[in-house]
Amino acid sequence: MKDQLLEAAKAVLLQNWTGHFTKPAPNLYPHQWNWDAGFIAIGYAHFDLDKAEQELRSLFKGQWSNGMLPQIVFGTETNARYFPGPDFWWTHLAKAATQEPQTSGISMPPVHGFALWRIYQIAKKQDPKRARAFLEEMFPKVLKSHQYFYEFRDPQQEGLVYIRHPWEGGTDNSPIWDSVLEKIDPTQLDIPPYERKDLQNPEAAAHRPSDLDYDRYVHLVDVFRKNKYDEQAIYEECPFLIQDPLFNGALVWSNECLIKAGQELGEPVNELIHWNELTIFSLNEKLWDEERGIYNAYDLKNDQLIPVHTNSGLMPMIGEVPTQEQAEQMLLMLEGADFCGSSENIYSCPTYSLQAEDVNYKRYWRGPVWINMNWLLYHGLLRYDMEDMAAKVKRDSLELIGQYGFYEYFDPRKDKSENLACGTNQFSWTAALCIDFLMET
Ligand code: 9WN
Repeated sequence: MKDQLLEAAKAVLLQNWTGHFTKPAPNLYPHQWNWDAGFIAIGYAHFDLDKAEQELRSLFKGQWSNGMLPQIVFGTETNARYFPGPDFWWTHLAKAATQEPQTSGISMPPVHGFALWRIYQIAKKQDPKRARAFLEEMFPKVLKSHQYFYEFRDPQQEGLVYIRHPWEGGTDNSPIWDSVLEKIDPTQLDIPPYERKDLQNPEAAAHRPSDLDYDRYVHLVDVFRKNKYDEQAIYEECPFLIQDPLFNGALVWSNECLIKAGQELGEPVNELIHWNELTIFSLNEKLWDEERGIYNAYDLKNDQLIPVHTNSGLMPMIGEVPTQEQAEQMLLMLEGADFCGSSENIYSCPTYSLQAEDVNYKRYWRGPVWINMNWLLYHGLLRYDMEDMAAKVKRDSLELIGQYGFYEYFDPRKDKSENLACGTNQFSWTAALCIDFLMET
């Protein structure tokens, strides 16, 4: 059974491999995505080091001269069906953008520091010299992407990085963004004309974000275009500036892994240590919700906390940001009615609190289980020796995949009469992280 699943997962990655990078899914996502590439490279490291390395090299070819690692590095497929394509972003107006390959004009959660370190650990067992050479090659690039965040996305120098678009958060239509996006009224705005392509995908159409969401996404891109990607001007004008606990939690784990990598390579790491201490401090000082036992996001534009509970609020565990005591409170939250972590009827871990009135079990980031979030949560729980819950998260992930296939996301309600698979099939990070779960010793 394990061997069959493993082989099937490898086949998904190889099928989505384009010769230079791996598509997140065969039809819906024809280009290279930022955090997908990090997860995918971890999966490859277990059976094809060459592809693991190529995956990250290809992604970093799109890195801007200011360090920003773009959300999408566009492939060369001429009739790729995806909106927004390369021409919509007007990145030729951005001083720092690479033009070859073309990219989008936003970034994504910084997973590459911990992906690189994990790949190094896996590769060392196969070929130590090669593993070190790749670590050496990638270390400065990943470091530069962190420098970008601390230089351009942390205006109050508090160590908390903001995102300026929901796609940057990776959790596109998360309910965390609602209160901020609701202030953008598309009927009062001149939204550039556009045509969605994602709804042409029959598998995924029903669960995708709404048209209203897309109008707002496009408006934000328009703000970037009009400001020629000048970060200071965008900061002043952009209505969407959010400090997200998943994003900043990933940053901490990646900082920490870069510190280890730097020490291994004999590179200076003082700046990384300083950034990391500040981010950990501010996550606890500003975003920790003592009453609920979870981290909130912060709306920087309107200067207020966003007390909406998704599993992003649990993610600072991956960087060991909470103390043991805080983590125990988080475990209670995870096991309780919000996420039903200890229930046999719910697959861990729904993305949105099951207590919320508007939870939607099948709609994208508003309820379903996503395997990358489970993989992160699993690693977070292990840092606190919460082995039982970690084992459940892993077991549930593998059961969902084994039963329904390598889908993009899953309805969390255990109900044998319903098909719990959602979104698109043959989804690369589901396969890659399944490999990592299975190969872990
Ligand atoms: C926009 C590729 C990406 C993931 C995101 C996921 C989805 C894109 C979309 O697909 O977002 O970036 O078109 O909806 O939300 O996390 O990286 O798999």
